[in-house]
Amino acid sequence: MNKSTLAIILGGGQGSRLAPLTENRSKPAVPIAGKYRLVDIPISNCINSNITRMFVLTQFNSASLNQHIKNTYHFSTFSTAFVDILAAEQTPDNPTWFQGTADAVRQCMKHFMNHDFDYALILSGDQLYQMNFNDMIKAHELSDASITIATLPVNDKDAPEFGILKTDSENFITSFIEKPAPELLPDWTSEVSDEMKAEGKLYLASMGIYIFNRDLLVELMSNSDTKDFGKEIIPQAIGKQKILSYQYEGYWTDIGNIDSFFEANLGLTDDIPKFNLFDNSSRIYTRERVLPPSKITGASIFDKSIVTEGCIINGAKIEHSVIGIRSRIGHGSTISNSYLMGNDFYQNLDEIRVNIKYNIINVGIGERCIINNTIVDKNCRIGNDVHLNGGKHLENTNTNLYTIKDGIIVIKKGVTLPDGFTI
Ligand code: ADQ
Ligand code: ADP
Repeated sequence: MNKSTLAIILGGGQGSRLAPLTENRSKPAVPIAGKYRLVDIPISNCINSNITRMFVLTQFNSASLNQHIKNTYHFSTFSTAFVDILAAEQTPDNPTWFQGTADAVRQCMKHFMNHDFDYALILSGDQLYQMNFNDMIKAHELSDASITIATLPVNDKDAPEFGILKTDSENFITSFIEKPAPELLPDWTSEVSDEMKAEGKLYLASMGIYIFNRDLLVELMSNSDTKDFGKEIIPQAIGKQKILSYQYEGYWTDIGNIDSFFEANLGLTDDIPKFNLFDNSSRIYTRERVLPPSKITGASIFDKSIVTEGCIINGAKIEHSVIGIRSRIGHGSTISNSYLMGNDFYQNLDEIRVNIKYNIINVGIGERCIINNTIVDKNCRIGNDVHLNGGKHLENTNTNLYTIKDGIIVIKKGVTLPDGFTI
């Protein structure tokens, strides 16, 4: 069955909602959980579902995305498996960048048509969830649908963020409205479980995960007027096609903006995280880096934290934080409610000696720093006595060094914060 499914991962438009993390890299390359990248989530879900032919569509093709895919996803020469990146390209037929999700798929159809497939599985690149797509494909086949949309129950507060739909008694979708304004929220309720009802989740929302029969996709993509799945393709197909709602009630969250990205990362430190990295059967794959174990001296890791490989932590206090690969944290520093993405490289001892001699700040977190409610992007040089205290008291700001969004401070990739710097 899976041989006939081709996965198309929508890797991101301009990624402005995740800025400044997307200032110098494409969205699929944004590091998550200290050692993975966003694109590892949909790719791992596909691999765990035995769907091993994948295209990642992205608006721009960063070196780190290329390197990551090339260095991570190696398949046997004897298999048909692949992960290919398709970046928006200007050709005589397509003089513009992708104009929307459907336009991105349309512009890449010629690459997909080189492959045999019965179903196209279209996925978002900015969602955190573990799902076996085979169950969805089975439901699609059994119902003889031409499109299946994965759906989940949401409450009325969240409903305006999603495509909202109404189903009949056989779970076929009879109405669909993309991101209705709160005052235009239709009076639609669908069959949801008692557990979901008890949580006030009465609306069924599209998860932006679609299965299309190949012939239908080819037909729909031949119309270049439709640019977007949620705004045009799906609403226009209602009443013309058999569209199944495949209801999912597991953990699923959008990680497309700084607030949800931050919450999802810190959520991984819960006693029993909703997104389970510690699972034998649905593993999340990423690059094997052959890093040394983390080295921790005189530090206290108080509570709810994830410390990844290759870190050097000296006399620091860490609480409710995610510490990314190759992080270096100096004496007397306190890291709380924060996500340090870590570093791409180590400085050798000679470099560190030269830096000290010339008062150049080393890569990592210096001594006696206090870092709270902050994301520190990779390769930053944070001096001594730097205080970064994020929180709702801060206004949204954007400077060369950092951005503040919804009270979360984001220190930009590779910047230097001098000794005593305070936010
Ligand atoms: P959104 O997530 O708001 O709603 P959209 O912004 O179109 O929809 O993004 C969908 C996915 O495609 C994201 O992963 C995004 O990064 C990616 N993407 C966007 N533009 C792209 C482009 N030009 N090239 C490549 N990738 C691109 C959609 C549906 C809703 C549904 C929600 C669920 O439209 O109906 O409820 O997903 O999150
Ligand atoms: P990751 O472990 O996050 O996958 P890589 O080891 O692939 O990261 O490195 C990511 C980027 O960092 C690459 O572009 C690489 O060239 C760059 N890099 C590696 N070592 C250094 C260094 N010593 N100085 C500056 N950049 C480096």
